[in-house]
Amino acid sequence: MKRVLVWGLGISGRWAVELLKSKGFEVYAGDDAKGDNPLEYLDAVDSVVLSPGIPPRHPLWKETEKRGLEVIGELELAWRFFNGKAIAITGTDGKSTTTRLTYLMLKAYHENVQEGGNIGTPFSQIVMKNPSSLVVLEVSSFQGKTLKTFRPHIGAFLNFSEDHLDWHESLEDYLWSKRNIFSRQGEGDFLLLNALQESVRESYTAGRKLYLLEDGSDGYIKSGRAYFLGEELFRVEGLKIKGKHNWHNALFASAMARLMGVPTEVIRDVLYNFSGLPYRLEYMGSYAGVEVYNDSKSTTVNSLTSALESFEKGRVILIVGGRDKGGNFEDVKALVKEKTKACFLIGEARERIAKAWQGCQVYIANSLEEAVRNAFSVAKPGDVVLFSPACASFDMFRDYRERGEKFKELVLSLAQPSAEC
Ligand code: UMA
Repeated sequence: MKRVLVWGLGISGRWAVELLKSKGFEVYAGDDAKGDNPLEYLDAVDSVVLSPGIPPRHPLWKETEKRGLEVIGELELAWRFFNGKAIAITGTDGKSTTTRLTYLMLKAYHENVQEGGNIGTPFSQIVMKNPSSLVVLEVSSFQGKTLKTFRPHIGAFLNFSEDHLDWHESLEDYLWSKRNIFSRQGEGDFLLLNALQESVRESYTAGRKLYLLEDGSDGYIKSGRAYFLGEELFRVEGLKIKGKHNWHNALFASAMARLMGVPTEVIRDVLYNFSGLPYRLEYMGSYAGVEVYNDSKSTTVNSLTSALESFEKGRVILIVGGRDKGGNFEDVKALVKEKTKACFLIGEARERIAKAWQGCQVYIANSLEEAVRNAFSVAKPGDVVLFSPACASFDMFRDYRERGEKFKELVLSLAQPSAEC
């Protein structure tokens, strides 16, 4: 690997270029959005580094493999220049919250801890500045697909459900890409697995498997208390983050911190002070007695399910929809019926959701603004306005962050402030 083509010049691609240049490689780079033709470079290079957003059906990927050139992703590239220890967290949902919690716990006790990967800071950027750190990485399936030598000391596979079928060729490929993150672990490594899901339990590792969430397994929550390897780690009543799925994220994070020697008091201190990441069931406050939650990061039916499960029956006014990712909305219909008073449907997926939820109180809205306005017009004190799209954001926004910010802006301009504010 001497002459390298980096494709996709978002944040990962740009840092891959920097890292390669700093190591003396001859680097070519391009991006489809600039009208560049990747096939023009293939005679000049012997490997290709892809940004995670580039899907396997992309002509560059196919042609590179046909010619027998090496194809890796940015995360694998960074790993090849890393001398420290990595902790890798994946799952369909909860990755970012678990990554942040794990990072905060480790940082409170260890020197030189970094956080990166899918959560935001490319691993290549970390490697350029801190090649010997202890790094907590959120790893997506897109990144998992192109890993060839990556070996995390601790791995966590939180859960698995249908997602990203617009990128992966099949559900099997999606699962394979997640399992591939851990498949090179060896003696002395650990893999924490959700014991309740067979697809997760059965993941291969040559390290030690630790099963979580099932009663009596290595780590579980019972009567509001979380245990790991026989020790009580925390009580769920102390957590600020809402919902059972967040208790599970907290258990995974604290188990990993414990394996890294972080004292239980430090773990508790971090957990009980953590109020969640922006746009993930983020509590925005009470407006004339109506509680508002911003869950713009919810892009799957599964994350919508977790959000709805966090609230009381019949109190939720839901705003949902966006770009359809092919999720099965029928799966959540019974819960929608039980928890919601009204649902306002937006974006490209709105007709399909309306069809799946026939018999529920569903209303089509022509914009997020119309949905927010209508949601507040039906909300009564004690109700919850929940924005949990269960779809991608790209039909109306640049990404889930922009979507979440827009929701915040609309709430602040359209909602009545509470009397006590
Ligand atoms: N591009 C092409 N051809 C393509 C696709 C993209 O040329 O077929 C170009 C685009 O024109 C653009 C660039 O590639 O200029 C974008 O690259 P990218 O989509 O790989 O995104 P980055 O900006 O490099 O950000 C990536 C992750 N993005 C994706 O996986 C889609 C970020 O995760 C991650 O935070 C960042 O690297 C740092 O590691 C975001 C994400 O949405 C948050 N992840 C998905 C998710 O969480 O569901 C997996």
